[in-house]
Amino acid sequence: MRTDTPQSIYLKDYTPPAWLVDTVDLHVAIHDTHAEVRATLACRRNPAGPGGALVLDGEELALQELAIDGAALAPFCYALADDRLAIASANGAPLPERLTLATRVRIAPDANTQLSGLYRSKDGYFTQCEAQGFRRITFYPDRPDVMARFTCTIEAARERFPQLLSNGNLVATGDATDGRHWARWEDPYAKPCYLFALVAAKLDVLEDRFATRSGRTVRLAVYVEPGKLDQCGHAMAALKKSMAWDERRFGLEMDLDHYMIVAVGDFNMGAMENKGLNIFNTKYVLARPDTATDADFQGIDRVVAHEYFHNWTGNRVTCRDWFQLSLKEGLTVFRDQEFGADVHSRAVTRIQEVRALRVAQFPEDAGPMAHPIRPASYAEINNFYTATVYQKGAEVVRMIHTLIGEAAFRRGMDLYFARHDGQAVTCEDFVAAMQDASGVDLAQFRRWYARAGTPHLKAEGRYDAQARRYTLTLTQSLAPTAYEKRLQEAGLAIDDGPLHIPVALGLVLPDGSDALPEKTRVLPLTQQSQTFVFDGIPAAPVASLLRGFSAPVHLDFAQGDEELAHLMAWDSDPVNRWEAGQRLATRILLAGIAAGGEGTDWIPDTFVAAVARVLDDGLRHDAALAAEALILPAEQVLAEEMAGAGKAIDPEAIHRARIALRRHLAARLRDRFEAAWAALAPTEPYSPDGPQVGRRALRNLVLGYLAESDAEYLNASVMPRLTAQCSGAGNMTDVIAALGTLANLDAPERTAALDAFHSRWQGEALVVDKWLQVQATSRLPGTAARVRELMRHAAFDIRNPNKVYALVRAFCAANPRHFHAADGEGYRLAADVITELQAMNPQVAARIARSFDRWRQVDAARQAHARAALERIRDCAGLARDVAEVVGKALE
Ligand code: 0A1
Ligand code: ZN
Repeated sequence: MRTDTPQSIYLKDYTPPAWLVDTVDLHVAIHDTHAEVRATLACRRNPAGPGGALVLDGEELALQELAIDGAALAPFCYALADDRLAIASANGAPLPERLTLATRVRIAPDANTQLSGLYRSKDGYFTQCEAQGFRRITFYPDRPDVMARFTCTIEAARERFPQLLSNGNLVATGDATDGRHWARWEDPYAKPCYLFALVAAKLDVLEDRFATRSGRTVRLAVYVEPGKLDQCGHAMAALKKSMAWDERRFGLEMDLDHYMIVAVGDFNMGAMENKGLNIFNTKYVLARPDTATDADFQGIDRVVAHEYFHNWTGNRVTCRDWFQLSLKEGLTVFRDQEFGADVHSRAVTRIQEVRALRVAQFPEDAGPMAHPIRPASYAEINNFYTATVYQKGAEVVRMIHTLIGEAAFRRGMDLYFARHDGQAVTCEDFVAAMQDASGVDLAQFRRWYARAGTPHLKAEGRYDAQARRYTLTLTQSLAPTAYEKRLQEAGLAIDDGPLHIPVALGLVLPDGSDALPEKTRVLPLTQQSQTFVFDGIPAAPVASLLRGFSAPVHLDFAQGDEELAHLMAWDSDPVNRWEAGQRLATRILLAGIAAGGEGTDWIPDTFVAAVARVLDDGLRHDAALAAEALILPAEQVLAEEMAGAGKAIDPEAIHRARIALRRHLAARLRDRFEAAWAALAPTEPYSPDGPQVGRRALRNLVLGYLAESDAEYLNASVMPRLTAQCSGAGNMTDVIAALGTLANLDAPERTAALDAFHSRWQGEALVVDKWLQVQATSRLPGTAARVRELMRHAAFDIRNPNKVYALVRAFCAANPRHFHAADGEGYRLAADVITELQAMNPQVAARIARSFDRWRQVDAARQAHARAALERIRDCAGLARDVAEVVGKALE
């Protein structure tokens, strides 16, 4: 069988750099037809390095000049091949221990459709250097363990590019000839080149200040496309909140006098933490109540915080190599999660994280791209900015936090910075700091960094009334994934011993109280199977396991419907109250799926009653929590349940069963939903913060259920509310909730609402993305054809990642039933996009290709369609490495 997976590189082959760079002086001149980059590098041989030539990376660079210590280098001294410049001697003499290397190259930012390196977006120029984009700007040893101090002079036409920005401090500006000007920036901190950034553009700026706790003033600036200043207030507020939070919680202060955020409409990812000059996807900066939803506002909070927190976890202490990516990403996600928990609701934040993990990371861990948070090998690093490295990485950091406690965790962070500030380090260094600061042995825990796959945790509990004793036996297992098999084939050892799993446990008594005095006890499971005994338990408890989702595992625990209902009602941990509801709903839905999604006799009345209780409770206490509880398990999560049980995923039956349950609840609880809708009517002007976010979420959720009513009620009573909310709500949260619901209905109101929305918002790119997305995720038949039609619409641009994500990725990843259509049309659509896009933007194409991850879990007829699509991509001439890795592994 052909696989064609590209060459892997291995962690075990890491060697320190042969040469170090102390300083970099860059001069970037932007011209109409090209940019010219002059670089002067002060290099020195690394005493701890392996010796050898001075090797620099360089991609798509037209070399104009090359000199060492001022003398132009004769061609016999260097070799330029395979994106590498290897310098063996200085005009016949051996290379000196220290040398100054000067290069001059030309690059073509206007032709850079990959959006990696220096590229054009609209009328401006921007950079993206993580992971390996700097080599597309100049020749350089492009690896994170080479840290240098940068100065950068940018020169461009003054009129078209009034703002010239780079990292650090602005140290000089001036005029050049022909209406050009220049600005010189100096970054006082040594950094790896992936943190370099520059911007040359015409932008509006919102300025502010932040007084640090040590009394320094930091100038803050948010730069946006002209005319959008009224959309950056929230991002600025989020930045100030993040700065204050990091001082309070971690004692970490901003270390620069100037901190800038620049928003750009063409960007492959969410945002980038370049030192002092973060570059953001507009999606995570621009927001106004009428253009952005509550979720968008919260997304901005989190991403602004994330990039800001990287200043310490990522920039001051960086990664030795890209295998260590989770060192900065897992830790920084953990930090932004904690920020989210502190500034919003801790319980709701956690529930949303757990849901996201199950929808995206668990399937990844079960598929062909499974990898540990620190992979031992990869072909293309851009494919490893994954849910595993980020989200599971954060779960691993959270488990350390759970095992050692907040105080020791904080000491561990302090120790980590004391030891490693200014260094490029490994995940072991982080764990060692946590171990040394806490005194807790984390040697076994390190297996979490090396194992792929989601462990299974089997629990068995027994209560002995006479002895007043509860006994709990926990057994862990983790089957090898595609990743481990590949390692084995490469002759690499796998450490498959048991993991160190923190199992947070509560014992809930019949009266709803906690039996354990400390309510929750963290059981450190270290053996394959272990029994824990609890004495003095007055009555048979219902065990609440993995409170707060204390470990990213699948739980296998036979609890009956009444026990789950008891936890739903009484568990003192809100995350596990939610979890109990999800487990109950999953069980019911699996029965419904087994019935082909037909009928309703698989829906017990007890579940309807439990939903009613949750709703009542939400009206009295916490609407946001109730809204989370009323979201049924996602189709992707149900699919994983089927796959985990060894069955072929049936996307149709899953979809039908889920809708049937929603319709049943709508019919049975109509009066209650109506009462809730009325009770939750807004009483105050819109704000994206506070309790009104939860009330809006619950009200819109209720409206969604009401829209599942029979045609008569729908048309008479619900449709008018949906159309009124689409056209009349002053905030995007309510508008998009109604539009998303309407987009699932085959009614003339649907078209009218979509058309009106488009004509109102066609000038606002991010809102147009929402318009594309609600259509791509529609349940209606013909959605794939509509997606194809929208790809030809003026609103779509395959070169803009946000558009591709809103339309194509939403269809492939968030509309499983249409993506996995039995006739193969979803797969063909994806393959068409991937083959076209891979030559332009391999990173984005590879992300879309990940939609095929679970193709082997569907039935044979669908598999045949998926295989044909994958093989068509694989056979594409000149296939980009990014896509080749994903498709090659899928076909292995
Ligand atoms: N480090 C950024 C994410 C990021 C990664 C890669 C990029 O280009 C390939 C861009 C951004 C973060 O974690 O926010
Ligand atoms: Zn990050």
